[in-house]
This record gives sequence, structure tokens and C-alpha cells, in this order.
Amino acid sequence: MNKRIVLLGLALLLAAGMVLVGGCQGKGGQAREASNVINIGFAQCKADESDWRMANTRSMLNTFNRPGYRLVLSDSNNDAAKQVADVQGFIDQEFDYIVIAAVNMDGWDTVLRNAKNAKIPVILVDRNINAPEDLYTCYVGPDFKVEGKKATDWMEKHFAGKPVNVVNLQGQLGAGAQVGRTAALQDAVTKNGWTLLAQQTGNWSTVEAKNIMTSWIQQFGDRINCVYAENDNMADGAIQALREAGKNVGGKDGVAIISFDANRPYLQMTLEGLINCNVECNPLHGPKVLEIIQMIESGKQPQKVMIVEEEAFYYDTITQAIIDARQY
Ligand code: GYE
Repeated sequence: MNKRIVLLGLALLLAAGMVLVGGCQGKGGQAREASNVINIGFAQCKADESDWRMANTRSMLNTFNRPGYRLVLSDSNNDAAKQVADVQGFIDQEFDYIVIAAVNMDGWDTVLRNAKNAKIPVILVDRNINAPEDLYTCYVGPDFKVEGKKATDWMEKHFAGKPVNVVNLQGQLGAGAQVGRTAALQDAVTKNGWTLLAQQTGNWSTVEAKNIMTSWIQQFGDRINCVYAENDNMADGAIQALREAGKNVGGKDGVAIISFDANRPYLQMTLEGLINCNVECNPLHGPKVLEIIQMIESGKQPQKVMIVEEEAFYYDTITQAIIDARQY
């Protein structure tokens, strides 16, 4: 079945805000004895907000759609306050585990203290947060500043000392991914004396990014020689705006395009030379979360921080074989 139809179905289902997969009904801890089902509350940012996020959602739903587990996904629609309330709801319903992909780095202390007092392990995936480490069991995800450094290292090589006039399409402000990737760019701008012409959040969205890029093209014209987009969807929006304005995009001499996530459709654009450098960010967290829960269930303690290894792909070295071998 066409992947888009599957994703649309998932998106419609998730639009309801809650998705239940896995074992039978029942509340959290208390029901465990009776049904021996592990109840997991998954507080997701916005399940269908980007290609990356849909792959991340699918990975969690697919992994826990198995006997012995019941996963309830709560979709915050990228509303940080609602996500905190969603987590409190999982606590009130006595879930056995809570998994969080945090919309925002801040605002977690109180609700995580409530989870700790309720003796519910909290597993952070994807997005890091600003909270005392004793308030959550572990974090599994990328080092976003390291991802950004991979991109700026490529920019240094590509421009080789020539002037860089870069525009920065940021992710949703306050998200760990945005904070880390933006920080890497800021460091490189300062270190190399580059010019950061403009910086604005496109909220991970293709449409928002295209509108912002269109206005930047009107404002700066051919001065722009690099776009640093903090995810694939925004890179795509910027490319659409540049091409509609008749600009040469990507490749050796065009406006250089930096992207993050490395979803397969955008690796195809990297192979076509439209995206110059695409830094991977693996969304397939389901199996890792299952492994962590099974570890805890067997009385072991997982590592506090598990940084996933990631690579970057470049327009002049990527191959179709590399793309075909990818899982997402
Ligand atoms: O880059 C973006 C998604 O947290 C790494 O969130 C994730 C980011 C990803 O919205 O596409």
C-alpha cells in the first residue's frame, strides 16, 4: 500500500489526539497484576508534523503493538503546556512507564517530580530537556549540537574561506533540536566571521519555511549563498522558494542547502544535488525504548544518557544504494 496512504491513515487516526496500541484495556499499575500488561504513556510532540516525526511515531506504535504492552499516544499538537498536562494525565491514570518526546526543553520539573513520587519511570526520547537528572530515568537521542557541527564543518570545507552569507530556518523555538542546531551555527558564524543575514523559526514546516524564504529572497536577493534549515521539511520549503525565484540551488555553485533528518525522500534530493549536506537524525526509537523497559523490568538500571551515533550525507558522495538501504 502506498506509504502516503498509510501515513495519511496514521495522521487521521492521530488527529484524534490519542492512539491505543497493544494489549487489552485497563488502567496502569493496578491492572498489571490482573492482565500482566505493561501500560506505557507516550507524550508525542505533534505526531504528523514532519516526515521525521511520522517515522518516529510509527516506530513507537509498531514496536509496542504486541502482546504484553499497551501504548497510549497523546498528541500535544506541539503545545508545550498541553504536553505537560498529558504527562500528568498518565501519572493520574497510574501508567507503568511514561515516554516523552519534549516539545520544549523547559517546564518539566513539577510534573517529573510528580512522576518520581508516583514511582513511574520516565524515558526521554529524541528531545533533551532542562531538568535535574534525578527526575527522569534516562535520555536516548542525538546530540543536536554535534549534528549542527557536522553541517558547519561541511560549510567550512565547501566555502573554503570565501564569504558566507547564511540564512537560518530554525525549528520550533525552545525544542532541544532547535537549540542545539542553532548553537552550532552561531559558534561557526563567530569562529569564521560569516554573516548571519537572518534567522527565524519555520516551526519544522515546509509551508512556513517557503513563505519566510520568499521574503528573505526579496530582502537579500543574491547575497544569500547558504540556507541552514534545521529539518528536511523546511529545507524543502526553502528550495521551492529559491527555484520559483529562478535561483541556482545546491550543487557546486548554487545556493548551498543544509538540512537535518535525512529522511529518504530528502536523501533523494541530496543525490539530485538540491540539498548539499543532510545530517542524519534517527527517528526509530521504538526498539531502544522497548529494550530499556525490558531492562528495567528485569531489575537493571539503564544508562542515564544514551547518545545515538549518526552520520551525514553529501550531494557529491551519496549513492542510490545508500538511500535504498535506509530504514526511513
Ligand atoms: O529534526 C524535526 C522534528 O526532534 C530531531 O523534530 C527531532 C526534530 C526533527 O520536528 O523534523
